[in-house]
Amino acid sequence: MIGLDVVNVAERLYAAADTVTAIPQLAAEVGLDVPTAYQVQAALVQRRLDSGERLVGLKMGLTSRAKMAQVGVDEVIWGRLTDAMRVPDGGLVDPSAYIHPRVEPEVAFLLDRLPEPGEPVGDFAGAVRAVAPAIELIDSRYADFRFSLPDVIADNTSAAAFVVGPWSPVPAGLGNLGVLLEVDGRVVQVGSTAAILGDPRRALDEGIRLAGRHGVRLQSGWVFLAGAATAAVPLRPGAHVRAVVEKLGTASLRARS
Ligand code: OOG
Ligand code: MG
Repeated sequence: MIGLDVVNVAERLYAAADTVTAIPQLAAEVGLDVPTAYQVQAALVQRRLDSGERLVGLKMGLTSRAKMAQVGVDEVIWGRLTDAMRVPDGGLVDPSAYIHPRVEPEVAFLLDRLPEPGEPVGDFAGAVRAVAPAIELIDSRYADFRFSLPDVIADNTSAAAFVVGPWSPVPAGLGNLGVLLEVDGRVVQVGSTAAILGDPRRALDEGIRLAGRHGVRLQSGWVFLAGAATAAVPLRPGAHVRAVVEKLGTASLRARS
């Protein structure tokens, strides 16, 4: 894409998050295609790394129908996670630090030995050290949480914060575990890990493949979020949020009042 200033577009997204101010969608305005949107994402995350953050993992987005339908984009996407996004399990988040935060229940993997990009994960037990229930807090930097495919990719797939529950060894079946999202003790979303590309293990294959296309290699010790099993719900001040995944347990966070 000739003439597009990737760093300048990334700076607009960085400033939107930094000042907690939504911006209009920009893909149509600046003529952003998918490969260029990933370049913007890389520049946006680099801006965070330049200010001292560390890359700690990768996240998948729109790996379930429920999520695709909610945002009207039907392609699997991926984004980057930094240490500053991590909230301890049971920790407090400040909703006023985000534009329009939403929470969604996820499954997290702790990566171990990864195959080369392009190779499928033949030996899942060797590639993944542990698995955990997780909550992702997403916060689109675009007005009204509305975006096109290149918009959301450029915006680091709405990544804002995440909580990982207790790690456990990978259980025998991961492909159809019940998933609940609770707010203040009330179940607000119900799903299954089967909603995540049929089996969340497939999300790892996709992550390796898609990130590999952009020269990003997953690393041992990284956290990998496989994508939400249900639609996301708005995070209200004072809310207590729990994601419960059958066999894996619970991850939780509280929103400051
Ligand atoms: C895009 C990010 C999607 C997921 O788990 O599907 C995502 C969005 O919904 O804003 O993180
Ligand atoms: Mg997510």
